[in-house]
Amino acid sequence: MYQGLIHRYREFLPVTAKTPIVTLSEGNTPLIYSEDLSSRTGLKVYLKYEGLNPTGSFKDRGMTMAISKAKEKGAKIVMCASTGNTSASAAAYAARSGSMKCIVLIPDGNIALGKLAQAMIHNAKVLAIQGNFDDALDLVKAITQKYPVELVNSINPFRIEGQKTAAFEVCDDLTDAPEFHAIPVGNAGNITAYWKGYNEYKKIGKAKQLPKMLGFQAAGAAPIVLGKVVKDPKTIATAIKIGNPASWKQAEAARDESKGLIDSVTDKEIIDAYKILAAHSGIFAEPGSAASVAGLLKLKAQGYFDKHKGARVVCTLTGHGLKDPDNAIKNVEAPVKIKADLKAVLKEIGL
Ligand code: AN7
Repeated sequence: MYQGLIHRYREFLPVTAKTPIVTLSEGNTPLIYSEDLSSRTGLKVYLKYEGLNPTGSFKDRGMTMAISKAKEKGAKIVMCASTGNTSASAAAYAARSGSMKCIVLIPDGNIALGKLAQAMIHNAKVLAIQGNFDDALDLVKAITQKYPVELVNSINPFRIEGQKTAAFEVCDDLTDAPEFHAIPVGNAGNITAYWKGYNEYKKIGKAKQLPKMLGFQAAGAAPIVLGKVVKDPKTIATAIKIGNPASWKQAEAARDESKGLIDSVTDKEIIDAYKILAAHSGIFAEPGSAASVAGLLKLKAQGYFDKHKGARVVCTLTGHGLKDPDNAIKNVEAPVKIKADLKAVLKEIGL
């Protein structure tokens, strides 16, 4: 029986026989080949669908580690700032621990409905601040430095350790690393984690090559692309609405060491990719997740892959589309309202 990623990848993770493992059987997510995106790009496109983790995002990989280690240390309270998914995951794993309380700071009015519902139903103390994610993270850092409260944002190194297992799974599935790996970038923990995972697998011979890392920020929240902090980030993709990423330097290292790039995609490109994914690959990922596919399509149009026909590219789809029903409904036509009448239905469907 699958027992979660700590059990599966224990030898690569900083746990001991004494670590109480807090798990919801996260990880082991499917790598789904997309015929549609492959034919659009001339590449072999695989989607790492992280929306199928227990709370619907990749954050669960890091959270099983962070919460297990917090419990081992005897922590009673964990805390995070979040654009939504981290708070949903922290709340669920704290509940699962049976011994820890969770406090989350979110930017008021700027998190997707599903994520807010998750944090609340898992019984976290939810504080909606009148500020953005970066303000929330500054507050959480200040509090956790001074008080006996465990920080579970991705500056907690155990988060990165857990998240690197996604790269292991990709390599295990493809029997090597792909040539390219496309990923959304917000606080930049995940690109850092994948790059660490790929490197660890290469070192022990489980991967023969390393991928070029292709990171994508939303155009209105692209500090790494611009080379400066964005004070008032703006994007429809609230998950990645971050102006001062905590793992900025590590993301640049992943980009430079892999000879990849970090670029930006507009909200329109994000929504177009979001709809293409849902309508032609059958996968519903939240807007922030679609940044990886938006970036892939942007680079394709620019000729970036011209010399790489047939190369394998993995796009991480970081979170489930159901997290953010408002954006889905806003971007499609409303259902046609008609009478409960056979003739009316037949007329509408053209039969
Ligand atoms: C769906 O939940 O930062 O670059 O507080 O939810 O590792 O930050 C979420 C980030 C991509 C960016 N896709 O990952 C939070 C938070 C989704 C996300 C990212 C996030 P990082």
